[in-house]
Parts: sequence; C-alpha cells; structure tokens
Amino acid sequence: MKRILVTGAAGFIGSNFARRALRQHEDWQVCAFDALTYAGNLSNLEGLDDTGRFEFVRGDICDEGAANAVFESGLWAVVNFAAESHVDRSIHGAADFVRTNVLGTQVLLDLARRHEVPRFLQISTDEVYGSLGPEGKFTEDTPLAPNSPYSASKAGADMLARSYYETHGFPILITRCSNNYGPYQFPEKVIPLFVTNLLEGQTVPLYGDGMNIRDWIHVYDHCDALMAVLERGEPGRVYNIGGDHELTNLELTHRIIAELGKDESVIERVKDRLGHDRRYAIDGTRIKDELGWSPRIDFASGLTETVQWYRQNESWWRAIKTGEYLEYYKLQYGAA
Ligand code: NAD
Ligand code: TDX
Repeated sequence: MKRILVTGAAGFIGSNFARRALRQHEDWQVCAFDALTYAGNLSNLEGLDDTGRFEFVRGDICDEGAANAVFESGLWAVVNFAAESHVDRSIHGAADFVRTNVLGTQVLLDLARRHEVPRFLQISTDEVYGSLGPEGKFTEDTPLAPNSPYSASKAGADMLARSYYETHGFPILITRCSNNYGPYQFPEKVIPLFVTNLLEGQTVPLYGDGMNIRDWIHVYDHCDALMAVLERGEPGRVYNIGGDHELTNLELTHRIIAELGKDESVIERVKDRLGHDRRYAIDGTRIKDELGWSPRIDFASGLTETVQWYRQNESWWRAIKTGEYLEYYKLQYGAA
C-alpha cells in the first residue's frame, strides 16, 4: 500500500483529487488533513470512508506537532492543496494567506524532508506569473510577478519548495494550474457564485468592464494532470497545467446566463477588483511533451454538467450560503 497525505482535502480540488486517487489506485491509502476553515467542508468527502483506505484528520498545516503525527506512520507522497485560495479575501487581509500558504508550506517541507518522503507535490497557480497582455502565454520560464497578496503568498511557497530541491536535493514537484471549475467549488468563486445566485433568482456581480480573461479547466482534468506529475514528473521541475480555453468574464457570464435560461438583465456591473489581473493563459507544451497529458473535457459540456451538479446538489450549496455547514463541524469537532 502507498500512503499519501492530501492536505486541504476538504476543499474543492483536494476533495476531487482524494476521490480520484482512491478510485484510480486500489493500492493507495489517502490521509486527508484539513483545518476545516470556512472553505473546508466535510461533506465534500462523503462516501470515501467506505473504501476502507481513507482517513480524515483535522489539523492545521502550520501546527508542526499536529502535522507530524500523520507523517509518523510513513508516507509515499505529500500533495499540498491546503491554502487560503480566494483573491478577494487576500485584498481584505493578507495575514492568513502568508501564514497558511508560506509558513504552512515550510512546515510541511521540513516534516517531509525529516521523514524522507519520496515525493512532495506543491499545488500552485498560474497567478504567480502575474498578468498578460493580449498576446503570449505563461511558460514555466516566465518570471514570477504576483500581483495580489494571494498570488504573492503562493509564489513564496513555490520559491521555498524550489529552494528545498536546490539546497537539500529534496524531491519536490510544482504544478501551476489555471482557473478550475466543477463539482464542490465553494460559491465565492465566480462560476459557482454566479450559478447559485441565478438558481436563487438573484443578480450576478460582474467586476469592472468584464473583459478580464481566464483560462478555464475542469477540475477532473486538473486532477488527471496532477496524477501524471505525481507519478511520473521529474523532481525539481515545474509543470504548467491549462485548459486551453480562454474566455472573457463577460463571455463566461453570457454562457452561464444561457445555461440557466436568463437574460442580460441579471448582470449587475460592480466596481472592479483592486489590482485585477487582466489575462492569464497557459502554455502547456511541457506537460504534453514530457508526460503526454492534455485537457480532455471541452468547456461547453463541462459547464453544462457543472450547472447540472449545482442544480442537483442544492442542499450542499444552500448550507454554505446560510452558514449551516459550519454548525455541522462544531457538532463533530467543537468550535475552531
Ligand atoms: P479551497 O479554498 O476550496 O480549499 C482549501 C482547503 O484548504 C480547505 O479545505 C481549507 O479548510 C484548507 N486549509 C486552509 N488553511 C489550512 C491550514 N492552515 N491547514 C490545513 N488546511 C487548511 O481551495 P481550492 O480551490 O481547492 O484550491 C486548492 C489549491 O489549489 C490551493 O493551493 C490553490 O492555490 C490551488 N489552485 C486553485 C485553483 C482554482 O481555480 N481553484 C487554480 C490553481 C491552483
Ligand atoms: O463576483 C465576482 N465577479 C467577477 O467578475 C467574482 C468572485 C469574480 N469575478 C471575476 C474576477 C476574475 O477575473 O471573475 C474572474 C474569476 O474570479 P475568481 O473566481 O475569484 O478566480 P481568480 O481570481 O481568477 O482565481 C482563481 O483561479 C486561480 C482561484 O480562486 C485561485 O485560487 C486560483 O489560483
């Protein structure tokens, strides 16, 4: 059995990854480690216990003692998803971002090195490269130029991981992915926010001129790419992951409105995000050439299925929007 530690496993991508790992690899055990911040949701992990190869531990990656306990029984890999992940929140306050994203990553790197874990996959983001003009794409050699406290803290974590490879020869891998969408995404991010607002009969707040561009990838494609990097990537290397599907926010909004059978009148133009990056686009040549991976889910069907998922899982997002899901943790684990 290979035991892998998935931090941030109660969040959006971590929970999708944990489910995929258990389904795809019958010889893997998954230890899910998560602090259950506002973004962590135990219901994202429902059913995984049934595999008999899954364990959930509530803990903070900055707490070395708590995290050390999960390293004691031996690990083949650490996959670090744990992070503060929402750009708007980082504009209001950067402290939690620096703490979890930078300090937390350092704690995990030290523990993994001490316990001689053979692989450490740091989940990063395309936002560390900053913003593009109308032309060009981010390659792994694009200099880092983060513009938000969120992306600056993620870049800090990347630099730390890199330094552990250069200084200690510790086998880290870094992935930098574009914007994800799909099941279990917290409804503060644009797609689930807009979809659930429309399902509730509300308007959708479009920032600025709506012409900012994001490259959209389905979370299942992202998880496939992560599996390829975890199993076959070369230590010390960075891999960009993209969906090859650029859209302006206005185009995206129109697609969502059409899916929900609404019209333009639901769009509420609001003030722009501070320091709002104009465009992200990924050059995925390296992961395609070296690991044979490219995205498979086309955006049109991915979006239709995602909207369907939010329609069918109304109790999941309603509990988040009312804050009821936090009560559930308090019952299970006590107040945070
Ligand atoms: P998320 O906010 O949905 O989940 C983050 C999880 O981390 C939550 O379950 C939260 O409880 C947990 N967490 C936060 N602080 C913690 C701490 N101190 N200790 C332990 N657990 C903690 O985020 P997501 O969208 O699933 O993103 C996961 C990772 O992927 C992040 O590192 C993010 O930077 C990266 N990423 C996200 C996207 C995207 O589009 N969502 C794209 C590229 C990269
Ligand atoms: O209400 C909104 N209105 C709006 O116009 C929100 C929440 C967002 N937007 C715009 C801002 C962005 O241009 O939509 C775009 C996407 O916004 P987010 O969903 O907040 O994502 P983004 O800021 O692009 O960052 C995401 O992708 C990269 C994730 O949140 C990060 O964790 C990841 O690293």
